Amino acid sequence: MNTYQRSSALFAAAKKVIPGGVNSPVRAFKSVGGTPIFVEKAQGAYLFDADHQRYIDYIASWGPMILGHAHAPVIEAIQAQAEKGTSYGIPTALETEIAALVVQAVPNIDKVRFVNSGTEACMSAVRLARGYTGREKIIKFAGCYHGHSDAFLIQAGSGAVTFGAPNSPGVTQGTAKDTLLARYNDLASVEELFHQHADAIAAIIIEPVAGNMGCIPPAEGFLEGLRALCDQHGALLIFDEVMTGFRLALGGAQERLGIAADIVTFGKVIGGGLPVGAFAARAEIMKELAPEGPVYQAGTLSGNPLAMVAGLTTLKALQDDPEIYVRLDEKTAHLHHGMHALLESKGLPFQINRLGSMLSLHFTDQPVTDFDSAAAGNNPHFNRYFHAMLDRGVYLPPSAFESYFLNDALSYNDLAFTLEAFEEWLKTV
Ligand code: KE4
Repeated sequence: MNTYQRSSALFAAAKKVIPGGVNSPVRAFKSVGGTPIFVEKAQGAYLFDADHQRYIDYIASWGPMILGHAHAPVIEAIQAQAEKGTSYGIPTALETEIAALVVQAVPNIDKVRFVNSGTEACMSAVRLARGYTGREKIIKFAGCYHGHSDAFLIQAGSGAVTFGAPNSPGVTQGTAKDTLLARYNDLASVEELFHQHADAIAAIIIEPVAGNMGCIPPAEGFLEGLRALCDQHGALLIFDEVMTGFRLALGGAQERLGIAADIVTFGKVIGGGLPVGAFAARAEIMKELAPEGPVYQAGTLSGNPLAMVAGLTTLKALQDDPEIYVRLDEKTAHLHHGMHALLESKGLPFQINRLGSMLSLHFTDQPVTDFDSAAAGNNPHFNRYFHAMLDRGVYLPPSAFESYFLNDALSYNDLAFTLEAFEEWLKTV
């Protein structure tokens, strides 16, 4: 069984100079308890912690490392670019090259603007939708996460109030009033908001396959219904594909599910492990963006050549080997079916949600279709499961509200090892 001496010491030192010892809250293991491991290096499907223990990695840096860690062509491209400098704040041909690849690969877009995170991409997409429509309100869905911009840190208002309420100190009521909350997979909740606020709604923003409540696929007809409502009311449909982009297919959820969004946001995979976000739309929308149009958006490190070359090399690898999506789907299905069989034989209540290489396990006998049903899961069970797998060298997302992200470097031996660890834990339940 794993031990965590050095990680514990490193965590204690980190907490002295970094809030909570981490630079992103989910890494602190608050949801699952215990001490986070500190990673020293990663290679392929494996993480290696400060105590020199190996883990099979199922978060892939929360999505970006779809090819596996330290993928040689990506590392070589970064090394070569670094010798030429890392950022200029001046245009480079690299930005045009990756933008052209994105425009070719992703349906329904003509232009793309690069930023530095998924948060920035979603924040900018909402500003663009508001600028393009001249409207102020947006609809988001309880349980969907679009980054930490104020407009998204909103929870359901009290009672019949359809306006959102801040779910973080520092977010103002003034901001919250322009974010309306709907329920995922519940078209009627969206229709009600349009009924109440029709001409004020600039856009709906949604994760076309939710990954921040665990993995929740859209119900049959749900996205089609959103598309129709946006067309009927002159609102824009924003697909937040920070997770699904270049993961569910090269063309993302739009390609995989056959639904056309008006604005699409990206992060994670598009940067190949370096900080890159992006948002894209057809030309008539993107022409509103500065410096062409009046909607302002900017960034010192946006499109910097080091991040661009990591993203470009990653996207080219995906474009050149479309079989990767078949391999990822098959490996995820293999894990799904193995877990399902073990859980059934144990007689535990469970739901496994999966679409493509996104998967999540919920300890509940109710279908998990929205935030409330995801929250109804037996999370103490999940936390014990998480640590049992960690102790056996399997790194799962440290929260019941996250999705697994499989990577192409995972072997069927790794999957077998994972299922054996899972079976060992089940014997203790
Ligand atoms: P970033 O700002 O973290 O790059 O992207 C924000 C974001 C936007 N949209 C979706 C659908 C996302 O999942 C995210 C970020 N995802 C989380 C994992 N659930 C990042 C992990 C973290 O916060 O540390």
